[in-house]
Amino acid sequence: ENNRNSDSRGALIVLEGLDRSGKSSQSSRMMSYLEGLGVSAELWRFPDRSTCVGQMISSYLANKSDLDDHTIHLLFSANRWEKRSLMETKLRTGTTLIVDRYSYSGVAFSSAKGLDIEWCKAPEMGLLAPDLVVYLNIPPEKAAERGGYGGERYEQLDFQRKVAHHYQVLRDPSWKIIDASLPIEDVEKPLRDMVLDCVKTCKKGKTLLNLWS
Ligand code: DGP
Ligand code: NA
Ligand code: NA
Repeated sequence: ENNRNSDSRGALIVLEGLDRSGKSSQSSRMMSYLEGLGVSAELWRFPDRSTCVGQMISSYLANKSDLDDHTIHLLFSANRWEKRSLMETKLRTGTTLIVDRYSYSGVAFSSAKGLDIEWCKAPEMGLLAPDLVVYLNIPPEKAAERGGYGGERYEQLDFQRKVAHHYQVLRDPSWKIIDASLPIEDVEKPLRDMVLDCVKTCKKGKTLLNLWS
């Protein structure tokens, strides 16, 4: 128990998907599950609205401020960069992080506006690469039906359709895809297996890499 932190690291696990795909519910259910198993884990989310940069993002999303598309893209990225070193410390000291959205949201949402995909990826370079990316796959129409959107800037069906397309462009063969239109328990079950498997692999000393790798 004493050497637990020196010989094992936590896993960096990212949930991605459209708005209302169920990421937030699944990540909090995952936390209770991991706590029950005694796995050291924290739930993180991006954007992290608690920081100064996060407050600018929050105001933009609430349509209380307008920013150039490139500018807001860089702020979202900066919001991930300001958490990078804490993220690395947590992982290296054995804490698994369940992260609700990450750089893939950054690229999918901004490229859906028409920004060049390589330009969008560039500022994410050097952030930590997730050990597992799970995409909660839901048709945009179905997501829109779920209790309605909250009224933030991107929560519109036509835009979410574009985002879905850009996630497909971005996606690589390592991503795990779960049908998120299924009932909550049917999404949760495969997700649990994927997460536990990943936690196990990282514990054995899987190398921590940077994006985009
Ligand atoms: P959420 O707090 O998960 O509901 O995210 C807020 C909104 O911001 C949501 O519509 C997704 C979008 N979003 C999240 N991360 C990024 C990002 O890095 N860049 C852009 N352009 N949008 C993002
Ligand atoms: Na949202
Ligand atoms: Na969410």
